[in-house]
Amino acid sequence: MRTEITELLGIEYPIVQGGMAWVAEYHLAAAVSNAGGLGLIGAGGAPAEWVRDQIKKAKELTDKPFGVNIMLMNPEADAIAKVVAEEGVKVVTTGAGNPEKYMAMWKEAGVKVIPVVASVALAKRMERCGADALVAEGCEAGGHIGENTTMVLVPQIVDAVSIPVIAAGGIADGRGIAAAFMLGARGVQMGTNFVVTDECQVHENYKKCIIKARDIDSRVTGRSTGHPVRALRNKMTREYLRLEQEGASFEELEKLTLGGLRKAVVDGDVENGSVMAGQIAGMVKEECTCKELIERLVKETDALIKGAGFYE
Ligand code: TUI
Repeated sequence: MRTEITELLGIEYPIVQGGMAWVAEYHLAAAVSNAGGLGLIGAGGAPAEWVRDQIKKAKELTDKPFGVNIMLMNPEADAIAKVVAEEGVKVVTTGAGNPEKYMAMWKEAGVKVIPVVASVALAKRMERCGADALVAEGCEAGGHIGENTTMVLVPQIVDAVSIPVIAAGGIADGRGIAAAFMLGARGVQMGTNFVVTDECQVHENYKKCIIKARDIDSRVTGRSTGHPVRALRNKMTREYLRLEQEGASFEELEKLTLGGLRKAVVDGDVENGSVMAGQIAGMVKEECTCKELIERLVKETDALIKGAGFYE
């Protein structure tokens, strides 16, 4: 399953695991990389030294390439950007901002840079400042999202840039992967699907929420504050949306989400916490290993597009 993305990253399958804050730690990243995809450690809101420790631990579990996702709203983003270069991480992805100021340092260190973008404007800008590839993330995704759906965003970004594009948001089986290739993507990134794997260390309650979610069970909070976040509906999203309608302050609202992610992932408080997940949660039905998941995805995709000329 060779594409420009597998060649760029030196991996077997063009399947990237999303760099989910609190969720994507070294066990998951190493398992995905060992299964032939690209595993990512999600720095989220963590301190730089936590990220360094995670990188070291991932290296003990895999000799395959893996990456780090930097959430650019993290106050320690500058320090994390340095850690990634110092530790010889092969790939960095970024989210929730513009990583331009780190680009020169990363290129110097030989790090492949793949910004996650949600608009054509940022995609073009990232190509101009030297990005190696892009993740085009539609608003079907979980967590912090943009305005456009994957179906709309991917082909427009593919047309606007000449670097390879990885599609994200709303993909969880071979049909989704095949569809992404049809839109011009050369790889896919998935988050929700990987949360429900044996190697993912989130609280069992979090996995259960995803497994029992239906198509209509996610909500987007924070549209009014300019930080829209998709999570499965619960007491927190109800409360948030009520406060938002009443015109609550940015600070009051923010408290409910980012701190809430830890509550859901670590403590298993899936009522008051933020159970970030994509709309595709309705299709994620059983737990398996990362290897089983990736092998199934590849088999399904192969059956759909072998011979269509997208890959050998
Ligand atoms: O970043 C994500 N997804 C995330 S980050 C996150 S942690 C968090 N939790 C609560 C509140 C806020 C963050 C959870 N999920 N995906 C990548 C992504 N990036 N989606 C959208 C964007 C984005 C949006 C605007 C990237 C850049 C941007 O504008 C940058 C600029 O300066 O133009």
